[in-house]
Amino acid sequence: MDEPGPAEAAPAENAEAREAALEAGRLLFARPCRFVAGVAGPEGMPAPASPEIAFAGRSNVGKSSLVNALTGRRALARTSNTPGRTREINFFDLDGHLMLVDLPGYGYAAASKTKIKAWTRLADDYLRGRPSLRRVCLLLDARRGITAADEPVMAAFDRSAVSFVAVLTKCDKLAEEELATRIAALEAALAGHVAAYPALIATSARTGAGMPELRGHLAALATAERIG
Ligand SMILES: Nc1nc2c(ncn2[C@@H]2O[C@H](COP(=O)(O)OP(=O)(O)OP(=O)(O)O)[C@@H](O)[C@H]2O)c(=O)[nH]1
Ligand SMILES: [Mg+2]
Repeated sequence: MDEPGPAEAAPAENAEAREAALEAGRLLFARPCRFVAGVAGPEGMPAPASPEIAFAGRSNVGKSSLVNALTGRRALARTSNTPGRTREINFFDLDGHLMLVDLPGYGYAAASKTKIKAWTRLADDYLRGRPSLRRVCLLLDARRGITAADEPVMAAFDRSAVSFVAVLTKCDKLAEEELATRIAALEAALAGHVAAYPALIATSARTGAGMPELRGHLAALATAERIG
């Protein structure tokens, strides 16, 4: 057989880098993860220490389920069929290497105006003023894509240069072809957002699809040295 030329060498290197990232993610998320605090206002937030990853998105999109699936714990973060389950900002310490931050959802029409304002304000304050925040995972329901409620949030990220990666949730609800079409459309839409990471990550908390890839993505942002 011929020696592989330079044209073939590059994909092999990419494949190796991808494998290394997946392995780093696997090792990181095999570490113990513990609940640190649930805070309802800016006062109670833990002092910024390890790099933080926030999970933002519409109410019921699957933020808390994703935190559980990533860490392999069924009930670390509380989930519910009823939108508006998470009313505080919940901090989860991944063994001093990464802090996972589960935010209350936005766009929940059935709650009182005052409550919606309070939750949105809480999430906004966090997203704007947290020096340890490294990346936001912006969750989008695979069946709905980017909705009207997501637009202002994405625009705010663009303005404040908070870098975000779009994470599709509940991909188990779509057929393979529908999913591929949705992903292509969303990646085109994301190209218009300066703060968006170009590729999105398609996941299902139910089947575990996409978890290794998301773990790998997040592992690149973690500290090698344990903090705390
Ligand atoms: N089929 C399917 N259902 C999911 C998936 N992820 C979450 N769900 C369901 O979606 C509902 C909402 O999930 P949560 O994780 O509580 O959503 P959330 O975004 O944290 O909601 P709030 O805290 O209200 O903002 C629950 O009934 C979950 O079981 C998934 O990947 N597939
Ligand atoms: Mg929640």
